[in-house]
Amino acid sequence: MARPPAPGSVIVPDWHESAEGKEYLACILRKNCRRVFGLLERPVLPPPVAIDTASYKIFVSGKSGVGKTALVAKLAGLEVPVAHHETTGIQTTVVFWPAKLQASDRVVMFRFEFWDCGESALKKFDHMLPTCKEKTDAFLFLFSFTDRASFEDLPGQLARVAGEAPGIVRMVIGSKFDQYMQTDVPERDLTAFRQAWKLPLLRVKSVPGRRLADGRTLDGRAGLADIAHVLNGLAEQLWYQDQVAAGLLPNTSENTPADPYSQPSGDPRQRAAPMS
Ligand SMILES: Nc1nc2c(ncn2[C@@H]2O[C@H](COP(=O)(O)OP(=O)(O)O)[C@@H](O)[C@H]2O)c(=O)[nH]1
Ligand SMILES: [Mg+2]
Repeated sequence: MARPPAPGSVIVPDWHESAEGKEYLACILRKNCRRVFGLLERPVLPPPVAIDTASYKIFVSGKSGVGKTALVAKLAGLEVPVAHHETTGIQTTVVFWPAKLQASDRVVMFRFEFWDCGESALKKFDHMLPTCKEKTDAFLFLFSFTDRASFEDLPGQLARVAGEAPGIVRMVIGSKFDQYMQTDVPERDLTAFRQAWKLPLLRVKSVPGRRLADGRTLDGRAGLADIAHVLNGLAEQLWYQDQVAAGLLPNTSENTPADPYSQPSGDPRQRAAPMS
């Protein structure tokens, strides 16, 4: 079983705030707004700074209303839905994120394709779950800090969705962290969950971000700062998993923290592809 890396040991955590990082981020922004990328689109960097792209499919799983669609919108720099509308069918969203590797000082363009499927569609159509799981590289399991049942459902979800999927990154995300004062999930329960499952666990606030001077348009850079920890966390787990699978790293991380997360390994795959 490969153990996931200590946070910050694979990806330089605050690199996006450095002068160099900001330059790279410019390619996913346009006039301070986040650029929206279609399935076949990608950011273009001038040849001297051309970098490799690593692409991953990520299935976002969780009970209806926990905030899956809001999280994906926040990660993509889009308006978060204020009211809850059950997502109809599967919605895929592409997010690019440049990040710097600690080991080589190399910048890699991560391409995340998020698959978000409404719960009723999953229940109604038998082919939905297998389609979402097919060739997925990571599962994001969401629970909401304001919905105890969604937290208690995690072990069931982990078994149902990722039970027969060894070698795939699993991350848990607690949403609605901005409503922590009204939380139904106290810190001691999170600690117990972490110890039992040994999975990475992040907290998010998928709330509307800062606006530009016009008062309407979302400020792309401010939005990126809000969600950088999630994108870096994903990049870190996925990159590490690939390195282990390709036999480039031992199965047990030497820099794993005292409370290591556990990750099974899978087929070796090298995904970095040259980017023009
Ligand atoms: N305050 C707050 N509201 C959120 C957050 N995430 C989602 N919501 C709200 O919760 C409701 C359900 O979110 P949605 O993303 O549609 O849930 P889904 O069914 O899991 O896709 C919507 O009204 C969202 O605006 C969050 O982090 N904070
Ligand atoms: Mg939804």
